[in-house]
Amino acid sequence: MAEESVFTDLPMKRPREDEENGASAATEAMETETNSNDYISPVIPGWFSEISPMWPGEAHSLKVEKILFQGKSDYQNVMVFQSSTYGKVLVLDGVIQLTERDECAYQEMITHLPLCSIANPKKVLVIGGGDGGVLREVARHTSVEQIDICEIDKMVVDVSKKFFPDVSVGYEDPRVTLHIGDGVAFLKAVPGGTYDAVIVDSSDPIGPAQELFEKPFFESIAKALRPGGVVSTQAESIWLHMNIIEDIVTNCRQIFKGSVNYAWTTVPTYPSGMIGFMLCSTEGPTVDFKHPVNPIDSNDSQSKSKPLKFYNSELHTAAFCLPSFAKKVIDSKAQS
Ligand code: SPM
Repeated sequence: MAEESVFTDLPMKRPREDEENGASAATEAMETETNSNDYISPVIPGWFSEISPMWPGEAHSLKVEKILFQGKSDYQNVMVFQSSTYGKVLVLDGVIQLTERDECAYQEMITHLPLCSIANPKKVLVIGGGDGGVLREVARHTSVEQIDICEIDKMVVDVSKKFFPDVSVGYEDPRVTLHIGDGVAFLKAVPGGTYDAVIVDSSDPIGPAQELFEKPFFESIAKALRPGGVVSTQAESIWLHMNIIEDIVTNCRQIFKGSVNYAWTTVPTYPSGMIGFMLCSTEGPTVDFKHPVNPIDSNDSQSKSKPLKFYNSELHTAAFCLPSFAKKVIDSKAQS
């Protein structure tokens, strides 16, 4: 079978300098004995299994109809395959980034939770998000005049434009300017107070996105935001990475003097079936993330975009309700 040969031909993960010389606290928290090159399971031929040291002892699997693309960029392995039940799937270093079927649950929530929480957002920065899905969602907001995106890996942009037109459609908006480069360096060069909102659509903290989970990066975001500006970042799963979330909450509480919150959404193809976001604001006009002041639901009829599939105002408020075990930890860190 063609699929079987592909499973053994995947390029090896390129070791990064930090992995060779000692990993960060976040990375160490995820390290196990698992071989991180075991991305494709040979156990069930014809299936993709998401095996990673970040979620030891479990691996969600999708039946593969056809491998559509495999490449190795300067930063990571990039793969696209056609699945039987979730449409096309984008995989970076063996980790699912999006599927056509459930990407709306992530892209809509990471975008509209911050942008619907402030009145008239005008300047928005996206870090990561090279597939363009967050751009597609930001573009729904008619008040927005400028959308900058800084993505480190041009191959992600190119692959998305070729295989995921309904996601990469975000690049077609004339308000978008794409910068290919390191988001950490980009943010350091941003004049203070530039943006109303920053959205960090990163992969996980093993790999090129590691620095996007560290304190200096959050400090740069706070500086780049105007008073009362908002940030939304990918903030992992309460079922898998509570230790990482605790660290992020602690850092954010020290840096963002407005409000600090954790919200979540369901994504069936992410490990544990959910993923969270940190929603923070800088000192200035109060931002109450739990009660959106800039609803987008009613804008749909005027928009050229396809209707929202997932986000609505009720879900916005509900996203901040946490299971008791997570609430206890996050609330204690938020108050310390
Ligand atoms: N625009 C979509 C990009 C997705 N970025 C986040 C990907 C996270 C994948 N891993 C999830 C692991 C959850 N602990």
